[in-house]
Amino acid sequence: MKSALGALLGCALSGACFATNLNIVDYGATPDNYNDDDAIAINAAINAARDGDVVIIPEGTFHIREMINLKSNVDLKGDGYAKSGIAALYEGEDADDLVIKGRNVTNINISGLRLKSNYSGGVRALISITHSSKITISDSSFHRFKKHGIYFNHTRDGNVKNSKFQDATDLSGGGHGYGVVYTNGCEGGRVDNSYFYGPNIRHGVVIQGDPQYGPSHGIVVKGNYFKETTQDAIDLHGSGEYNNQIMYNTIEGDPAKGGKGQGIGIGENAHKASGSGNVIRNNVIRNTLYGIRVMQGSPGAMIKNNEIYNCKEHGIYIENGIGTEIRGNIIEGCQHWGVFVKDGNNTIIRKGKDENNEDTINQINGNGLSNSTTGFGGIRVKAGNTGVYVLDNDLCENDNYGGVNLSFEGQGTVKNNLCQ
Ligand SMILES: [Ca+2]
Repeated sequence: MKSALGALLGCALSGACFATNLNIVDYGATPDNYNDDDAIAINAAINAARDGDVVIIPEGTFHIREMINLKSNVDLKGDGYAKSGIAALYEGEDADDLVIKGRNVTNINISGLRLKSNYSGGVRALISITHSSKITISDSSFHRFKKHGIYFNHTRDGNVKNSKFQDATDLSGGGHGYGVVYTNGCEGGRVDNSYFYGPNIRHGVVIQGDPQYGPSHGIVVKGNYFKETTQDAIDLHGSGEYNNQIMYNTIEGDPAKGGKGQGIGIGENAHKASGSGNVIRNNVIRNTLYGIRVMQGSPGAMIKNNEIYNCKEHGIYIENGIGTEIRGNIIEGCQHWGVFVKDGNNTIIRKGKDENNEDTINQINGNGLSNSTTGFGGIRVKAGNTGVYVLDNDLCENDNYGGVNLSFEGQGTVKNNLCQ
């Protein structure tokens, strides 16, 4: 009796004891029948739901002719992306060409759904969230989007996990073909354990901002898999985005093509610099154009304990960065330089620490495979760069293909490297 009373009090305080499942079929939705508009039923169920209720999308494909509008504290739950689908019977890039829309909403879970347009042109975005907070999207799959699979705009704690992205329908510039984007002052949020299948994806995850709400920050991208995206798999897009963590991701390019972009981009030529405090660590990157590229004077990036293999040009390319730290990375089999510091005052290339506080050294071996007459190799620091440290690195076996292990033309400190 005492415990029952406790349970009752507990659920009364949380509101959970009154939670109800609302099945969209009870509101008129018809699975696998595209002659009606199931959005009417889904929106009716959402409107009928109270705080803490769950709107159930059962097995089957539900066809919609208008978008679904989220409500705070009401979840959408499917039976898994292989079973429960919502298919838009429209396409296009206008503001209302969305499948699920959230504006000024909070505390919503969306799970277990396959979202797509039935039209080959795709929709603007499959899920679009603006001025909202605490939105988690999980165990879902995303198909046929022109601009964005999931769009987070000025949103705090927008989360994506265990989901799959493919079949973007537009890979041109101007913000097309992104799996997940955080823009306009997003704060916090995570992308975990999700798959981004190219080649019909331009960028897997983009973190950016705008002048009105500022850069997005504090976002974690962890443990995801990116296959053959046409440009940077993960892109800090050059709007001052800061304090983001990109870690434990696997990125694979197409070895036949080498990719147009790089694995991970910090700053963007079409835009400006990223902000400070971005950490790129423990990622594995194979067969991309570059492994990691720093552009537009982006300051203070930490690049540590990554593994970069078989890139078509440079493993880590400091095209234009300030105070980048490169510690404990393994870079092997790149065609040009393992690390190329073109424009990067105060770049630090030296040992770091792993999570067990053990030393990790940069192992930059077997690069410079290109048959260029100028030669490539391990590390090159161009003339004009000052305050550069190259310490305690393993630079052996980059001179096997006509190049050198180290070409240091800048000013700074160079010592205690193997095979320098
Ligand atoms: Ca139907």
